[in-house]
Amino acid sequence: MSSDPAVLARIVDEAALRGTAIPQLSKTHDEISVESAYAVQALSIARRLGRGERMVGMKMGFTSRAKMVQMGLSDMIWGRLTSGMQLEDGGSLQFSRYVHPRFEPEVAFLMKERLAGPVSPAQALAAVDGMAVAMEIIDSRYERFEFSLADVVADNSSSSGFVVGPWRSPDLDPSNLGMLCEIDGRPVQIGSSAAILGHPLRALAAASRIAAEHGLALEPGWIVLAGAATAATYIAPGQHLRVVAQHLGSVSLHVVE
Ligand code: OOG
Ligand code: MG
Repeated sequence: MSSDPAVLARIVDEAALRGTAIPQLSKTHDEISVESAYAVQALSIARRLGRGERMVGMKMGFTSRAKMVQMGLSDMIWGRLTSGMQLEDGGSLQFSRYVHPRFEPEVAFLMKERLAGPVSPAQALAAVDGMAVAMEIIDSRYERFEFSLADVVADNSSSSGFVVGPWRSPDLDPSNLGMLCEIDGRPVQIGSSAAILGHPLRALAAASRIAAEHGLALEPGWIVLAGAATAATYIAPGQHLRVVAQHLGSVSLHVVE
């Protein structure tokens, strides 16, 4: 089938809205480039903005080896965060609204100043107001959570929800913080923020460069998720999810039906 970006954007957006799985676009439509997939992503997010959501930030993906290995892809990707994806720390996640959600441990940055284009990690840090432990809920809209690079990019890099913990001062060194994911108090993933490109600020610098390449900037007040430090874990109704990061604290969610 032809790959009109607006048609593909409607397909992924409606799948996300309904929480229903779709076949991979790469299997049902003419192949598209990764660049075109970003155009599909932009159009699908425009549909969300049209429904009253706001852009609140950007997420980086495949910035750790653990994630690349888990998903079988090795290129860094990114996605857009909207107000409709943000969940409350300690709040609940309604499982039935998702296809097959997983959670993963992230470091979040809060932007103080506008940042765009190539910058060093130190320059990126200078534009930051705070950092926090975060949990990302990823939910590929594709059957069996399987996709090509263009598929996942078109699907907003699987982003479907995120929760940010308490903001901490940016003078805390985030380079090698112990990170832990728990389900009902039991550890399911253990890692370090060093897994994120060797230093999470490198992911923020990459976000700045990539944003500019796509005609965007990291805006004051935006949240940037640096990418998961460990592989992601499937979740189920009834579970209590928690992500803990050394010095940053913890963030939690309760999964309801
Ligand atoms: C793609 C999203 C990757 C991360 O933190 O690496 C990502 C996926 O795994 O479905 O969010
Ligand atoms: Mg992630």
